Amino acid sequence: MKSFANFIAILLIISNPLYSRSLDGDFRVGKISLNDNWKFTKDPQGKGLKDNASLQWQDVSFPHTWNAHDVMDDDPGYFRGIGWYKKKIKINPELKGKQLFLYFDGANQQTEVWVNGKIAGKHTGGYTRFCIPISNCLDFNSQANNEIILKVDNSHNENIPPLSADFTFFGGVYRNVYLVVKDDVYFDLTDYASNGIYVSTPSVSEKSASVLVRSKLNNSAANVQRILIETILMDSLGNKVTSTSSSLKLAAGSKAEISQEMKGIHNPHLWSPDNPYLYKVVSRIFDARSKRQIDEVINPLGFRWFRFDPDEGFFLNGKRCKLIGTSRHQDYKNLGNAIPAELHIRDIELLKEMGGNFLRIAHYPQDPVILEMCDKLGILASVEIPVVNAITESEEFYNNCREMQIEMIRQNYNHPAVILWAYMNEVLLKPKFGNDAQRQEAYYKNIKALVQNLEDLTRKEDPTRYTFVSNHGAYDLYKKVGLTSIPMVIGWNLYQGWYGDKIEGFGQFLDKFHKENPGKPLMVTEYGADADPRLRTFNPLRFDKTVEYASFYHEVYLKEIQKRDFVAGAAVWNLADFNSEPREETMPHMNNKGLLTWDRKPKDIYYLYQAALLKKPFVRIASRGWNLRSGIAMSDKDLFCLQKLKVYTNQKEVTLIVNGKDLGTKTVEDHIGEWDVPFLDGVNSVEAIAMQQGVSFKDYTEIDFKLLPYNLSSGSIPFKEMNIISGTQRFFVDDQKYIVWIPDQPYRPGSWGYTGGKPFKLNNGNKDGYGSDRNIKGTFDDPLFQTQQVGITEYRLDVPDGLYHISLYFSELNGGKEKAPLLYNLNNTVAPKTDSARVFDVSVNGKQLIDALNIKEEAGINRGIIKSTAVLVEGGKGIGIKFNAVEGDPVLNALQVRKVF
Ligand code: GCB
Repeated sequence: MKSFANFIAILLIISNPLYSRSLDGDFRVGKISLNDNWKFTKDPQGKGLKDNASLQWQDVSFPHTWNAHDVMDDDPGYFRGIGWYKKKIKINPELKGKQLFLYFDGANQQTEVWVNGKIAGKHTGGYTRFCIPISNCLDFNSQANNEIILKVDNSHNENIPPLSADFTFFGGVYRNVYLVVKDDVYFDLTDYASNGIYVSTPSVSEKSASVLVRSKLNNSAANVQRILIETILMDSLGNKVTSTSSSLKLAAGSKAEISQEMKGIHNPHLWSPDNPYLYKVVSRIFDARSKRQIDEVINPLGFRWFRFDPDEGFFLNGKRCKLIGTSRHQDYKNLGNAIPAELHIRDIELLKEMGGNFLRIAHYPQDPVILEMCDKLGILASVEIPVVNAITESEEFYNNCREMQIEMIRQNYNHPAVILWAYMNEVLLKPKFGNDAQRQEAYYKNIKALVQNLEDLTRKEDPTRYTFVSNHGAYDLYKKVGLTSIPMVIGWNLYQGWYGDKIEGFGQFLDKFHKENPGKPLMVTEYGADADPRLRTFNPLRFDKTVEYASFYHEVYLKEIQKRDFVAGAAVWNLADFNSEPREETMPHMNNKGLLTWDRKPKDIYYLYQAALLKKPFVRIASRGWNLRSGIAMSDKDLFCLQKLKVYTNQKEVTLIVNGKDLGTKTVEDHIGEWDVPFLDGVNSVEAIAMQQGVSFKDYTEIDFKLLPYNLSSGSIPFKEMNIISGTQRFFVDDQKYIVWIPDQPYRPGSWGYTGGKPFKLNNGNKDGYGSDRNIKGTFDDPLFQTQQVGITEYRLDVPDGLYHISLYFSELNGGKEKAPLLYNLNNTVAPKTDSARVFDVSVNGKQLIDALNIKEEAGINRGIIKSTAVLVEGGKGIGIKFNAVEGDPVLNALQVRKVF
């Protein structure tokens, strides 16, 4: 008790020197966060702190990134450069002689630590932990203010992976920082910032198990130290199961390693996704003479054994266990990568609630709490270093890769969740040397050498796990370079039906690999389709970014994965939407392949996985996320609109009740039940019910439907407003403004629509998808401006007489600088080069509204403009908008008509 109180006192003195006199000498080792009250400044010119009075300091706490917001603005790029952090701390004089460290869970990507003007240490790499000894730089005088300065740099560096990738390299001290106090002898946390202990289970069966604990020790004292190492195995309740102890003599200033084995553990509780039973391994160092405890480290332990079989997949504890889960990036809306532990935790809970049992921690090691949660919730995991897309052929790059691999393995060694270590993702994405075949071949050879090197290193560091790399679909190339043979498990990132055009190609690819590579286990390490939750359709198309296409894609993939035993597992790309600053498309700067949105709201597809994976009865109205809808009544007499509605369930049959009316019971196929629902104007109640042995399982939602009249002047549904997007079959749901934009249609008398023209198409050879893939500046409603009807001559709305407010939306989508193709888009989307003039007049009901509109001149390319006016409709003439070409083709992107009275 005494020593614990002392430790607290030490911690207090850091912020309050008044406590210093109340301490006595017997300090416990410990670790306390040092996240608060830092000063931060960016140093765009990299001038340093000396005589740089122009730097503006701001108060920050860790986790912190300087890129939380600039990644979402319209200016291409985000700040990649130097940031400085500083802070003053007082250190209790009684700590003199102890070993003090600054421990970083992560800072992106190069960090220098300065203490009182002296460099204490450096670290390279943005995703692994590091530990910097600072005792030698500290002033232990009770009045002394010790100044800590951190220089963090996230500039591009050819020698540090990742070189390029489809995610944002947020800069800053974006994870926790701790002050660690150790005695002279300690479990060696300077061993790549591990905790100095390495736990493995040389034998495990249902009947008995053994535990091997390797402890690395550091004696920083100037004299010999006699110590006792005690290792205790505790069950989940803290009861001692077994223990072992060893005496040791450590030479002055030396390091040592001992192994202790605890055998004959009977009937161990096994760790598995269904029952993630965790033991604790408590490691303690005692001074042999005084028996004083001088260090303590606690690690998790799960008894499990596993294997990958090339034909039968993955086995855990002797039973087949198909691994299904997701990958995960670590960023979150408005926070960048600087997110609190609770949000990391929530992600793993969401994966578990989805029924997932696997997490590919890609493309880099993440916050320690992630694996802590995987251990706790029973999620098997792989971890990898960020060698993505390409390598640099330099000794420094290779060394950095090796260092990162060792850090990753040693820091995460004790997590029972980890089954795989990986070290490369799609390194053959693009030829690096264009047409220079000879140079390209040399590059491939160097990649192969690095693969072999990292493979050997990994197997040596940890013979208890498997290795893998993730390749993309260029099968022959990866085979040639050796990436289908060197690693123990081969991961494939497959996007047939997304980047590649035929979804059937997915299953075919798996079968081909399996047939031609006997003996090699396979995982689908990525598959996914972007879904912008604002975009909905009844005509899903590859690349249209609608939730419906993504749902279709996952329905097909999941089925193909589940029917092949040899597919050991699969990870959806990605658990949640994530930032990828250079991306444009419908939601610029975002990759929308998440099953959850950036702020972790489930998309329809998340429910598909729940239906497929959860064991307990599950029924979910899939389209519950689309609870603001609009559509046209079926006829002048019918006051409803028929639209599809999907339910995902793991039950055999499901019944749908809408507005109290039974719409019938459907036999569920592949977890799907689908109905044509007659939606009424206003709030519709929707209930899905499944019965299992007399017990009913239900889901309920409400869908607000804005019913539009079949004929606009129909008496039964008075015309209020219409929002129409041109050149697309997608609905755009704007939850914030609470309106729905419906897809355009050709003019029908009595109703509304365009005459003339055709939808805008990128001239990129993509036959699917809609509109432009460029960021539309000045708006978040990009889809409204990315599609258009080109060559339109007229728009008519046969509305009743009255005063109307109308808004016409335009943008110029042609021309502009050629965009570098998005690396992952294997179809190499580029904006069309055509830059021809476009000038047209617009008149409304015979009156000229706009003379010689030249969008490019008025707003520039890829920037929307909205022209609004009021029009009085008389004599049953409706609204007629004429587009008169002066030069080039007139266009219309969207149209809003609201009746004033
Ligand atoms: C990939 C990459 C991943 C991308 C993903 C995509 O193959 O490994 O980093 O984010 O494709 O969405 O294009």
